[in-house]
Amino acid sequence: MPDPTTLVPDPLSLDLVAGPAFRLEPGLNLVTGSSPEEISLGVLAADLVGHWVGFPIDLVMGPSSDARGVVLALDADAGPAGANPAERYSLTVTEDRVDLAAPCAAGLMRGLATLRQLMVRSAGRVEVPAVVIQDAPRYPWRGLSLDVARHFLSVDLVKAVLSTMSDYKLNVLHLHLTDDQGWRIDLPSRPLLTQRSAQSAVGGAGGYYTAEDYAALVAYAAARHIRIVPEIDVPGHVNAALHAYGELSPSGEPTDAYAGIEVGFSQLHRDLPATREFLADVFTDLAAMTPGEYLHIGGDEVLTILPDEYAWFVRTVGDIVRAAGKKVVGWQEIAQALPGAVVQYWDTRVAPAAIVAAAAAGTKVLLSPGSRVYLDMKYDASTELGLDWAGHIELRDAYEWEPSELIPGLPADAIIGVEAAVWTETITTPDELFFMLLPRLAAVAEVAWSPAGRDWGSFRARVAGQARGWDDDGLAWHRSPQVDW
Ligand code: TNX
Repeated sequence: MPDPTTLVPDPLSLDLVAGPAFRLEPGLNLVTGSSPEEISLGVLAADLVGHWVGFPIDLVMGPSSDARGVVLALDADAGPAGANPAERYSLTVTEDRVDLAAPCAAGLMRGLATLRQLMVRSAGRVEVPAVVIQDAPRYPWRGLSLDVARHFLSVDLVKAVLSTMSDYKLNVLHLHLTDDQGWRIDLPSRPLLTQRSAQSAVGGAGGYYTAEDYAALVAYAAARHIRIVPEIDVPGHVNAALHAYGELSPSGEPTDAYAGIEVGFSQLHRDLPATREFLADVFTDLAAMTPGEYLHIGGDEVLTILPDEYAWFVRTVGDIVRAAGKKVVGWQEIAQALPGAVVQYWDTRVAPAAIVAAAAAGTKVLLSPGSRVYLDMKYDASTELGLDWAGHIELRDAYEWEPSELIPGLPADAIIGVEAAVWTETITTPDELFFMLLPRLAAVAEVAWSPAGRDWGSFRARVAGQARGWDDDGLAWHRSPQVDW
């Protein structure tokens, strides 16, 4: 009997049903309804399932009632009653068919991730055990923040990350596109940003995304029902901008390119006439290129600025972003300056009073505690890659924390979700990136998806079952000594 208990994230409910498994074999049909959404999801699903099982799958359009095969359908009543319809789904497997139903296409995508993990290969066959799963996420924002500024990550590598995110039902990719070391996105109104500041990086070659590259990433993500939230980090972390446009510095001269890993030394200046126009140009361009509803404005670690000037920047950029039709997310430092923005909590060394106060006034909080979900932290003292300012983070540290208890005094309903982050000061290659992400990203995904009351012992056993998928995908991963792999 295949073991269906290795799902990560743990679903809301799973019942094993007595009876034979469903067998996936050549000639398998994937049946979808005929709405445009069902068809586009069906095309991707046939492609993915074919890739997982190793033979092509035929896509067939409904009616689905007596079809055999894997049957996808939009159904407003599917999934656990009472859960948000946006991503809930139900998955019922019998000997004859796999029924995947959800109110929205995003739920079908989450159910497909479950189906992949249920597949068991034995004696050259692929089977899925008979089960009934009803599932829905705890939080609507389950993200990963990827720093493509310190080292540039290629379009193909970001697609591989998106694909792994999809396997763990994550739904937001936050791209940290600019920093002191480099500017990674071409914006039509400001060509010098990439002409002058894209080739630098921490000790090595840079790069950038053209508008077409960015659109391709947005589309690849959207097909998997993942939103891209792009970040232009201001008013600090801006040396790449100051290197491209001399008028952004008081001297009027471009700064030198920067390839180190210090933070907090660069800033924009409120009193320079070029500054406001620069902000309006870059955020308006970015808004026009981004279908998602959020833009991230950064706001972290400006160690050289006075509070009054800092607050002016946050308000000014907030106004520009809102005028461009988008909502604002920013690092926790913006909490006092911009009511109504989503605030991303990261620095566990700082007392969170300002965040609690902002939440009382209606601000939503995205949880990225450095000491739990900064996946650029070393696993332990022997990890060669990574930093350690927030401590060492082994798998259990990334898993065993309760979001609603992280910030004392924060109302549970102020929490919009959980977002892991990986900064790339020390990370260059795909293997290095995935070594830091896996297995910890799976742990953070479960924190964000599964209900409170999770259990490390259960996760520890289930995550061991994930390694086969990583190996199948050719991904590097850390063989955590806390798990019997
Ligand atoms: C803090 S997190 C930073 C980043 C660094 C990271 C390294 C945050 C908002 N700022 O600039 O890359 O630590 O772990």
